[in-house]
Formats: sequence, structure tokens, C-alpha cells
Amino acid sequence: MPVNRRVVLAARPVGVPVPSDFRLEEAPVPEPADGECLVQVSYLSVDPYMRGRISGRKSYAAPVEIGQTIVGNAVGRVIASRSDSFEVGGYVHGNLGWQEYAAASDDGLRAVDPSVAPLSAWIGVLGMPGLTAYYGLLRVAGVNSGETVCVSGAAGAVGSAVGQIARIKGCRVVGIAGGERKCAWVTDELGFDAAIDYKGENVTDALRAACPDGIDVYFDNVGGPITDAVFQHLNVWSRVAICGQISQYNAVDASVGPRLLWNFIPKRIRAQGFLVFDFREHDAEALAQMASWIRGGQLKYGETVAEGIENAASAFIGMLGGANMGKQVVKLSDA
Ligand code: NAP
Ligand code: FER
Repeated sequence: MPVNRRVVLAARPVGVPVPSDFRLEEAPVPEPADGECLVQVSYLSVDPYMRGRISGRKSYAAPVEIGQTIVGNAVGRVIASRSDSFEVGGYVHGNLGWQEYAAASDDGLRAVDPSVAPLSAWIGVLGMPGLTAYYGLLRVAGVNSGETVCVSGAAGAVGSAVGQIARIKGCRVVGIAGGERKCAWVTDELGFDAAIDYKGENVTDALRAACPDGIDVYFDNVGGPITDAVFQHLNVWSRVAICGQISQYNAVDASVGPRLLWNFIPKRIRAQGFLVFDFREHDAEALAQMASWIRGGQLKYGETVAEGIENAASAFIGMLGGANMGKQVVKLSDA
């Protein structure tokens, strides 16, 4: 009988997750029920939000319980179908979890067109992270041509797309990322105007040099001291899209701050948190636009690829610590 390997939550992480918080299990390959497809996963996504989902904290979605398969988006091939919507041999993505085979209801699956971009892109630049960049910049922050955009987490899945979309829209773009290699990538390969290595530079000083006219839009992926520094350079009528606060996700005690909000009063700064799902009705249009930018060579994407379900947990832990450049994916099988 074919075996399905999956990763389950073994213990709720305290602080930085460790390998023993996860356990690899074997189970029979599931049988699709009526209306379901059986998908063999090619790539699975590891994302920062999963840190919240395994913490047991109340959120917009139920937490992963101990012993349950870790949630996560994945892309793969339909190998059995009891659905009218998807045929055997087609490609789909959806929340399939950290496992090699998944039986999933067709209403949770979306078709993937591998002629537009390789499979892995559908959980990255053409998936949830890419849409997050698009909506956060264009609908939440509302960038205008000629503005200066600063993005933290600049070399990650979301941040790398944010900077390029801002460039496409005629903005000056300054990224903040950890390490010289990541900074060189976003400027030399992705066309950012400048990049600041928060691990090697004083961010406040570097921002003053890189943004002599101040910052009109801050796309915040990280929070913490980096965001404190950016807040001091925000212009009158600037906007902050609060996308993520990854510097706080492993925090054991709630940290205090931000303390620099007095800036927001005379400068009439607007800050707004958002979830990518708020804009779901626009996904088709957004994806068509992103795909056309990819085809036109204006939107590039990077990936860091781990291999094998047994390495999903280490890929996740590595991503939280900055081991990835571009989107972190885990390859499980050839399509
Ligand atoms: P990612 O940026 O590809 O990977 C996470 C990155 O975070 C790491 O590579 C690391 O890069 C950086 N990081 C880790 N600890 C940090 C710290 N203490 N200070 C500064 N940077 C730190 O991940 P992603 O999928 O693109 O997500 C980026 C952000 O967007 C996350 O905060 C995520 O929660 C958020 N997000 C929000 C939504 C939404 O709907 N609101 C949707 C998707 C993602 P460095 O090497 O540069 O430190
Ligand atoms: C994310 C960070 C946080 C994300 C969602 C959340 C979809 C939501 C958290 C909550 O509801 O508590 O990267 O991505």
C-alpha cells in the first residue's frame, strides 16, 4: 500500500521553533471522497503565518492542534478525481498541508496553468505572497508614481515583489534586508534603487542617506527596531501598510512599542494592517497583471528550495531565521 508521509505538530513551540516541535509520520495515502481530488504534492510552501497557527493563539483561523498535520499551501498534480471541476493530470494549489498526498475538496483548490510559470511560482509570486505584495502596495498603501517606497523584509517572498511592483509604478524603492548578499540581490538583480543591510549598518543613518526626500510609503514586513527607524523618516501624508511583524513572531513576552507614533500626528500618517484574503475578489485580475509582468521580464522572483518532506520543518525554522532568499519552498516530487 502506498505511504503518505506528513509532518504533524508534536509540541507547541516556545520562542524559536525547534525540530522536536515537529514529527514525521507515515499514513496510508488517503482516498478521495465524493467532490474531492487526490493530489500528489510537488512543492509545499513554508510561511511566517504558520508560526502563529502552531502557537495555539486565537486568530482568523483555528490553530493547528497537537498531532494534526501542519497547515500550508501546496501545489501538485491531481492523480485521482471524484470532482467535476478537476481532471486527473491537471495541476492545482490549495491548503493541502505538510504532506506528500492530500485528498482535498474541489472548492478549496485552484487550477494552476504551468505554461504561465513553473509550479512552484503558484505558491510564491503568483500565490499568496505575491498577491500580498500587490494588494498591500496598490490597495492598502496606494502608491503614486514618483513616491519613495521603503520595504522591510526586502529579499523575502513578499518584499522582493513589493519593491519590483513599486518600481514598475514609477517609485524610488529602498529595501531593508539582512546581509550583503540579500542587499546585492535586490539592487543588482531586482532593480531596487538602494538596499540597507540591517545586520551590518545603522538603519537610521542609512535611511537618511538613501531617502534624502523622506519616505512616502512604508511596507512593513518585520516590525521591531527596523520599523522604529523607518518611522523617523516618514513624510507628511505618508502611508504605512502593516503586512507582517516577523521580528515579533517568536517573542515569548509581549514587547512594548512602537513609541514613535507622535510622528503620525503632525505628519498625518495613515497606518493600516491588512490580510491578503480581504481582496480575494480581485485575485483573477491581480494574477493576470502579475503574470504579464513576469512574462515581460519586469517582475522576477527568487526561490530557496529544500528537498523532501523530512526537511519541511528545518526549512520553516530556517526561513524564520532568514536562511531564505526569495520564496522558501520544499520540493516533494517531480511533476
Ligand atoms: P520571507 O520574507 O520570505 O521570509 C521571512 C524573512 O523574515 C526572513 O528571510 C528574514 O529575512 C526576515 N526576518 C526574520 N526575522 C527578522 C527580524 N527579527 N527582523 C527583520 N527581519 C527578519 O517571508 P514572506 O512570506 O515574504 O512574509 C514576509 C512578511 O509578510 C511576514 O511578516 C509575513 O507574516 C507577512 N505576510 C503577511 C500577509 C498578510 O496577509 N498580511 C501575507 C503573507 C505574508 P532577513 O534575512 O532579511 O532577516
Ligand atoms: C501573516 C501574518 C499574520 C498572515 C496572516 C496573519 C496570511 C494573521 C494573523 C492572525 O490572524 O492572527 O503572514 O499571512
